[in-house]
Amino acid sequence: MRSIVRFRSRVQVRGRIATGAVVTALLLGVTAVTGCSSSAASSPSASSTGSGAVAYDEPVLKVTDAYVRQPPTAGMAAAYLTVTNTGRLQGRLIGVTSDMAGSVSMNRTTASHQMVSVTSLTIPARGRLVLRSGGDHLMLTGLRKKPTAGETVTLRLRFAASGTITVRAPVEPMTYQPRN
Ligand SMILES: [Cu+2]
Repeated sequence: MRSIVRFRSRVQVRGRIATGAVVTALLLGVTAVTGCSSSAASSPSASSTGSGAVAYDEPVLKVTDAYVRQPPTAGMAAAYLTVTNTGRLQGRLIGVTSDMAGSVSMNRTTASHQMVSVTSLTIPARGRLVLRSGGDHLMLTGLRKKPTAGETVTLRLRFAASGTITVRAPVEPMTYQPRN
């Protein structure tokens, strides 16, 4: 089951988000993360631009393809999803919570395959933020129990100037390969 939630921002944020400010926030928020593993296979993120969509002067965000990979232990679990922005302004994911986890961190995978926790992830205007195995991802820690294939995990994604999107992410087996 794919979770699809459409969201239209109610807040006008014309040109208020400066790219420089975002970069600074990312750098300040970077902390080392240990004990975090991901598949070695890394493919470049396809960042496509939406076409034919109505353009708004604000981020217009849609979340698709959310899933949690069943972890080997109840220690932590990784979650993946795609955020598509058909608006004219970039969006920013600034926090995630879950019914299943004590905390959810936003992690980036660096070129040297290091995992760093960041305070926000950017969704480019008319672009996508793709969280995938081997790349940027969400890390659930403090799990109430080990997520098992067939179950569903609720993720609440908080966006700057765009409110919150809630998705119900299915738990997929460790061998799961997403279509995209
Ligand atoms: Cu991680």
